Amino acid sequence: MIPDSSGGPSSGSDHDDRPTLETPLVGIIMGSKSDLKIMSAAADLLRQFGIPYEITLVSPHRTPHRMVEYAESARKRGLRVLIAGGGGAAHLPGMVAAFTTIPIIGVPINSTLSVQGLDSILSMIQMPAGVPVATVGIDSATNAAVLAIQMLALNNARLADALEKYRITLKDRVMRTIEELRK
Ligand code: RP5
Repeated sequence: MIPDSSGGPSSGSDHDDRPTLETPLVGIIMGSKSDLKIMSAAADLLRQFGIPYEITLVSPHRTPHRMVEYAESARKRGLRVLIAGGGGAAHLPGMVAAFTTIPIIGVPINSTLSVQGLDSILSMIQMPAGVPVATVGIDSATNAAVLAIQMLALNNARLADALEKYRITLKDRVMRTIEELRK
């Protein structure tokens, strides 16, 4: 029975195989607790948009069977998109993509100071044809969440409107800075 932790509007609900209105739509997974400081930004944004999500650890190297179970059960449990973060030899997004056909957004994490995330991004970006991982920039968990929301907004007018408003807040922030610099 995966996962361990849910967030957003569905927080605290039990999980079974029947999707409900409270069923998490986005799964945020990562290889290690040390990734959480980066990956929590994705959860923050999904919460802001009122999207039910779950967040948990799935290590491709330390808990490989859990990874397979998570990926194989994801669609059946109602998840529509997965955000998968990993550092170093970041095999999680690619291996999860091998076991499910729901979209995977990969977040390369800068966990090895020596190469500053280059190892992670190279581990996930060049997938074989037919098994893609939509890889965002190093440590770009917020962009991963935005992409997930954009996918969900394709057939959800409320989310499409919320995305328009989000873009306006980004623009307003820049305009405020421009005004401050003028002073
Ligand atoms: C990867 O190894 C994880 O995604 C993490 O970024 C990195 C280091 O893991 P820890 O040694 O901090 O648990 O699998």
